[in-house]
Amino acid sequence: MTFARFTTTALAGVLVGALGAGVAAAETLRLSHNVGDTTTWHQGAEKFGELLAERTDGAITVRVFPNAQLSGGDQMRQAEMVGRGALDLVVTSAINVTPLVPEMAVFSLPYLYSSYDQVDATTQGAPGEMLSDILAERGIVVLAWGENGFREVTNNVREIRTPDDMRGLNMRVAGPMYIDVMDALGANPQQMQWGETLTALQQGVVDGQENPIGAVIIPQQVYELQRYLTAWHYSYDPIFLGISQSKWDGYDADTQAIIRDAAVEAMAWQREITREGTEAGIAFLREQGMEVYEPTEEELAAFREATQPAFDTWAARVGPEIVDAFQEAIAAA
Ligand code: X2X
Repeated sequence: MTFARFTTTALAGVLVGALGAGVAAAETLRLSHNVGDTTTWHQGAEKFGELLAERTDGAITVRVFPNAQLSGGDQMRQAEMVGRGALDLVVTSAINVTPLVPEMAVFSLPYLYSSYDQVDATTQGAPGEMLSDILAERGIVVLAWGENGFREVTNNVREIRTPDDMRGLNMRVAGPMYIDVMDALGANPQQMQWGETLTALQQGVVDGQENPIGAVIIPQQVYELQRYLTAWHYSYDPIFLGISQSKWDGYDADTQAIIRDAAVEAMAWQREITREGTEAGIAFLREQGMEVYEPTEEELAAFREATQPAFDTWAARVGPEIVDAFQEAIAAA
């Protein structure tokens, strides 16, 4: 085969692939997320990009930007930027969207869930769709729900066994609802970007923080900076992979189906690896020298009771229709 013939054939292959996928020209979509590139969020985002490139024969590729780089380090701004089309894609967790859409706080209400089955009955079912519908009104199309996980508390001062042990601790938190939860426990909460948190922990600006084990604490090596962890499962935090409505509307139905399928598959895999990492996580953290405490059912009930005021405040903000739908799905799971 001559060189000219080879290039023509190769080019035709690319064009047929692109047209087959209903895409006019090759493009690279920008995906923003707000944690490091060692996390399962990042891996899930990369997986989505791989599947999409494969299934569109390279016509659509994804470039993943970690650490909220594209929103100037502001993890809360990403959703709003996707909504107005300034970002193509986002992977972020529900709590980060609450300034824009307060209803997103429903997932993270303290002690709403006590198992992954209950979680899946909402994020993968009709209750999750209620939230997707609300996000669509803000220009964000939810393609699939993934997992940040059950958030566990860490600190450098003492072991936490009772609500009283939280008293007076300086706690970094991500979002507004967690301020109210920490207040209810008598801690001193400070809202801070995740991008600034590791340094703040290292310098002792705060005593502690709360995050999921598999998705964040292990991949971001929080165990290097914190001595105590209590697995109190106080709040569940899902992530979602979303695309801007304006981008979405530019694709034909076939391309939309390819994009959605890739997202669903990537996020299902992301949930799986996050749960695996969490399951193996407690033993790993102990090996790293952390003192990990797993509260009894009775102790968990005391945390649940102490955080009830924050639950009530935020349940009212979310609205009874949504909270009831979640609680019914959870009761049936
Ligand atoms: O900032 C956090 O704590 C994180 C990474 O879990 C969120 O994005 C909410």
